[in-house]
Formats: sequence, C-alpha cells, structure tokens
Amino acid sequence: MSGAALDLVIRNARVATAADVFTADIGIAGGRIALLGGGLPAGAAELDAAGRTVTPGGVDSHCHLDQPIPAPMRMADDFETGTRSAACGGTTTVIPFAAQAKGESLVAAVEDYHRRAAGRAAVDYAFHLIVSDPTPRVLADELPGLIRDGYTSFKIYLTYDDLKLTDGQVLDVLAVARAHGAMTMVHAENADCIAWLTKRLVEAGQTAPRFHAASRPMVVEREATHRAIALSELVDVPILIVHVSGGEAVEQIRWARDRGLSILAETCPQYLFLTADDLGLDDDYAGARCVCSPPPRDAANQEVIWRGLADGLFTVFSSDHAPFSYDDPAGKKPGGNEVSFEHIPNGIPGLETRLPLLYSEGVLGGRLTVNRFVELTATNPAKLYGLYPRKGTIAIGADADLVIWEERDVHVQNANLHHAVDYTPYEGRRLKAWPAKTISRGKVVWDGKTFTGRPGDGEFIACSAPSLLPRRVP
Ligand code: DUC
Ligand code: ZN
Ligand code: ZN
Repeated sequence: MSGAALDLVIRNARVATAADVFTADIGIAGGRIALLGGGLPAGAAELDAAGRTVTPGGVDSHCHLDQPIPAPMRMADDFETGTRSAACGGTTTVIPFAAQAKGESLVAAVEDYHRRAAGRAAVDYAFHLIVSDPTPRVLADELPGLIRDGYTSFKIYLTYDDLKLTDGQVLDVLAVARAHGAMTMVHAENADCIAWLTKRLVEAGQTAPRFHAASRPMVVEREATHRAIALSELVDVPILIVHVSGGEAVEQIRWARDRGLSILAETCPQYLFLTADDLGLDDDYAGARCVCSPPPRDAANQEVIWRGLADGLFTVFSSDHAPFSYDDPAGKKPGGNEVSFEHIPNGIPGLETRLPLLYSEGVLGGRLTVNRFVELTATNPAKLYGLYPRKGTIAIGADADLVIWEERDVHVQNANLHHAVDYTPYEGRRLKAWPAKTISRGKVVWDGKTFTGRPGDGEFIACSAPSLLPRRVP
C-alpha cells in the first residue's frame, strides 16, 4: 500500500467472486477497494467477517422504479424506497428504465427520469431506456446520442399496446444497436395471441386473476422468443431475452446458441419460487398479488430454469421489481375495484428478496456454486451493461460494494421489508441466509437490522459499451 489510510477494514472474509473463493482482509479507502490480503494495517473502522462469505454487492439490472404509467396506476416505489429496499437485501446498484411514451421524445424521458432519481437514490444507479416509438428522429439522432452519453442498453416490447413494436420497428432498433454497440433487451410475448385469448376468456366470464396465466400460456412466449431470435439473426446483433419463464422459451434459446447466435437470457425469482397456482386456485382476488408477465408456470418449468441457471444458459438473474400495492387504487385494485385480470397492473416486488432467495435456495440449497451466484447477480449484469470492473466484483480499484452474508433461519415477512409495497409474494417463506451487512462505496447501508444509508448518497453512473458474449452451454 502506498500509505493511504484505510477507512474500513473487513477482516477474515471468505471472499467469493465469479472466479474464486479465498480468505482475505478487504481494505477500503475513498469508497474503493484499496487492498486485499492477509494482515492488513488497521483501518479507521473494522468489521470482523470470520466465518462469513462476502460477495460483491448485487447489481439488479431489471427493476422498475417510479416509472411513469397511465393513471390511475402508479408504482409504489420511487428511487428512495426502491433503493432503500435494494440495500437491505444486498443490492448496491440498480438499473431501472427511462421509458419513452409513444409520441414523446426519448431524451425528454431521460431528463424526466433524472429528476425522479436526483437526491433520492441511496445506492448507485444507471438507466436503461425503453424505446416505444422509434421515429426517424429517435433512430437517427436521439438513440445514437444517448448511447454515446452512457445509456447503452434499451428494452423493447413485443406486447403491451402502449409499448409494443412491429417486427419492422424491432429491426430498425436492432440496426441502431448494431451500429452503435448497444444491448437490446426484448420482452418476448405475442401481443395478438394474448389479445385473442383475453377476449375469449372475458367473453366466457373468466375474469379472475388466475386467468391472467391462461391468457399468456407458454406458447405465446415461445413464439415471440423465436421471433426475437430470428430478428436478431437477421440484423446480426446480440440481444438479451428478459424474464424467461420456462422450458419452451429455454429450448428456443438453447437452439439459437447451438447455431452460434448471440442470444443472452435473463430470468427472475418468480420463475423459481412461484407457480401459476399462486394466482389463485379459485376466483379469489388475492391472486392479483402474483400477476406478472410472463406469468409464473409450474414445478417442471421451475426445474428447467434452475438447470439453465446452473449450466450457463442464463446470463443474469434480475428481480423485474415492478411495485404495485395490493390494497391500493393506484395498484392491484385500480380505482379501488377488483377488476378483470387484463386490467390488473402487471408486476410484483422483488428487489429486496432477489439475493436472499437465490443465495438460500441456490447456493445453500446445493443447486449453484457461490461463483455462479456472484456471476449471475453481480458480475455478469455489470459486464453486460458496461459497469464492470467498477461494479460487480471484489478487486483492487473496484467500488467497495459488498455483502457480508449471515447464515441463519429467516422468516420472510413483508413487515420486515423496506419497499413501499403492502405485500411480498414470498410471505412466510423460510430462508437460510440474509445479508448481515450491505456496504455501498465503503459505507454500511444495511447493518442487519436497520437501513443506515441516506437518500441522495447514490450516484448516477453512465454505462460503457456492453462487454459480454454468450458462452457455450452443454
Ligand atoms: N412485466 C413486465 O414486462 N414488466 C414489469 C412487470 C411485469 O410483470
Ligand atoms: Zn418485460
Ligand atoms: Zn420489467
């Protein structure tokens, strides 16, 4: 060390990165990791991590916070409550979406989103874009300019009337991604099939929340996944299929990878820990709590997702946190009413529970190595979206974003979570671990009992070019 004083030293940590597990002290100065090794000099503050695994702070590369949506709906979490919740569950970087409304400017959406985040975020953040209206001006000027300015990834939709693109528009957007080195995330569900099924269900009086799953069966996702792969092949540019829910979509992605196509994939906790039964076995409206798209499937599909996480098919594991309270006229009961399934806002909360669920059931449950856990939840999202090596790893020079894990019996209860949503889909679930501490740029933001961060301490980070290609899977 060059003599710089250490602000914090974490002693005797079992450090886990995507590549290694080793025991070391972690020396932190100026918010960055300054030293890694044995017998480090004393720091101004010290923590003993003996017997504890320390992983990089999570990077949640798919979450929705304070995203403008049509009234009366409103997201329950803004940047303050969303990033507080993230910190308490071990996530130290979030990448939510600056969403373009049709007819509006993408640049204006980004400016508006900065205003929503400014002074409120407790952990660091970057933005993806949502491109819903790829006009000639957006394609020629706005998108290339924003990519240059550090917004290097965008989501496009094949469904939702206010967001969906035609195949021709998808090709236009992918061509810009190719020309300027950006990453396109694709929401793959077939809009016309969903509309057709929804009309038949509603006409038959089948309007309870559980029919949401019936209106979006696996074939609807399979077809759109295949189409997205074909469009990406035509333009010769990588894409990431987001929130993959089960076997038939996985088959398409494996097929594409076997052909040597650059198709990356993301999945989320709801496809491991929920099934369509959670939307209700009868017509009880309580199932609205688990209405999200694509819908959770069944136990056999959960197994396929676990296999893809273990064998490298999936690149990232994100929450798709889309926060709507249940007993809320701006949430799951629009205008205060129990509505037909197609009017229930899609999405469930998950920022705070993402890492504890996967660490407990994946790592401690023997399904994933701790290295793969780190890769999926921190290193790969950081690489994919141009935040690496500042984020997503434990290395000298990286931001001191860390999670010290405590293995203990945890009873998930919404009352103990820190989002602004009035429920968690995982209420009552028993976990085997939770962060004992979360450290964001060298500061403890979660001490195992309380949120100790501050709104405004999180900084915006402009993204570099995406740097990750799919690897071969067996
Ligand atoms: N589906 C999405 O596509 N986005 C947010 C939440 C959801 O369920
Ligand atoms: Zn989506
Ligand atoms: Zn989403």
